[in-house]
Amino acid sequence: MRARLSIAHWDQIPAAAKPEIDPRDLTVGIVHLGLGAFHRAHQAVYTERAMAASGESQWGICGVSQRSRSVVDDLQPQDGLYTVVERASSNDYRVRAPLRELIFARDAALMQWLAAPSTHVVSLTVTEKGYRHDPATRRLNVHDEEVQADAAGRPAETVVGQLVRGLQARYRESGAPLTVVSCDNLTANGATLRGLVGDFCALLPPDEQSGLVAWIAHSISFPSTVVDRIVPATTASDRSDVAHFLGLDDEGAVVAEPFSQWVIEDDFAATRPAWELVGAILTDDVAPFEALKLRLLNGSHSAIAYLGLLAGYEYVADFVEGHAAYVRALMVEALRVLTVPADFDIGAYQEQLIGRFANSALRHRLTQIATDGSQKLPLRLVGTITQLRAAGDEPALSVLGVAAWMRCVSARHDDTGRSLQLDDPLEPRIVEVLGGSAEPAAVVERLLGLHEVFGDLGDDAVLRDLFAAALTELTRGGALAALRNAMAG
Ligand code: CS2
Repeated sequence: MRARLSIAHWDQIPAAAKPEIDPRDLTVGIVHLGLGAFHRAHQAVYTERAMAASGESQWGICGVSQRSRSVVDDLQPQDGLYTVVERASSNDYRVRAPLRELIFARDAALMQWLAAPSTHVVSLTVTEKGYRHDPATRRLNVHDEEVQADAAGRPAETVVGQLVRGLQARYRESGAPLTVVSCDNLTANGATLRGLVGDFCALLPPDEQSGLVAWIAHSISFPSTVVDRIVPATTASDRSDVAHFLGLDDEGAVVAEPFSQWVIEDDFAATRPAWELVGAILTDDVAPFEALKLRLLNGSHSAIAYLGLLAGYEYVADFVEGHAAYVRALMVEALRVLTVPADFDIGAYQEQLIGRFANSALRHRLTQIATDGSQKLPLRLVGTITQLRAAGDEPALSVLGVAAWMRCVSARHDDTGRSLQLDDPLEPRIVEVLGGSAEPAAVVERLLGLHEVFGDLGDDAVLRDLFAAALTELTRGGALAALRNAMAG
């Protein structure tokens, strides 16, 4: 049996793959909610490298797993060490060590870490649905039973509830300022999270709100960020590659593309790691970067995922190999309503995206992107459609991408009849509004009625027709024919 990656086996780690820091030297300065693969391949790597570059050791991370204890159970026997595998034409392996503490969100220790004056940053990667908000209005779902139960005083189980309870403890104990850094793919993620925290506070009894709300307004900052790195879910075969490379088992290994970007609004209430030393961009306004990233990268990703699944593809790269022209044209359509920052080479950015999607070594599954569509589409494709319609334009290619989602959630099988099961927190609502309809115009009408996804778009008769035509085409001829027609027209 192979030994487990851990400090006890530090000497066995090949020199070129050793962490840049020794985890035993670190103290905790960051609490991170959402210990998934994305965090470990993105912010955690920046933080380790920033500590190595600055010589600081006070930015160790307390990693908090949200949905289950299993990531903690995987990483604990490894002293928090894990491997990041960068996959492209060759593979690069690097063990990372910025995780100093590992806890489950329901552990009482979470409140202590959030309140500790030595904690200066709380960051989050909890996915779109983790915010329990309405993506169209960006307000907290105050009718959500879990949110209500948290506000009523049980040990918090929702992310926003945990954050507010932690802030309450901090306010009581030291009042030390804090920066809360959302790293999820939401529009204006910082401002949105500040709003959700406010919505949650408004549910608390008046005596709990008093003082707290004003303190949050003055002492807590919520910078917005744009995060970018493609991180496919780790597979058993990835873990076996890592074991082969290290000669040690690693249950926490993550896989990523070589590319990585982090743009952070420079609005910190207290000190922070020197992330700018290792490539993070600190700026006054992340909005232009954010719109480009969400609409070009994530918008293309979602359209690729639904059209690709219908057509029977499994991986992003396979779809892009045959349909790069559609992806390019979709980006051009989205750009008709985007402002490109001065000096930004948008042509190069688009081609870089196509190249990243085409990285076949990554094996990025379409189903991973297709999950939680109701939470993702508003920011990725519906915003483009809304703005183009307001300009009197007909966004045929974005409509085709969203119509493919409609086809996936209504037919529940691909074009060859193979079953498609996509997780979505709105699933019960989707099933309810569809009411068993299969006829394209009816499916369109009913799904466009989901205000939390489409806002008022359902009132636009021209758009309803565009959607009905696209869904009819997908239903009758399948995704490949619809793509061919879209590109011929
Ligand atoms: C993807 C993103 O799963 C998805 O929905 O679109 O996770 C994407 O890979 C990242 O945002 C890239 O930065």
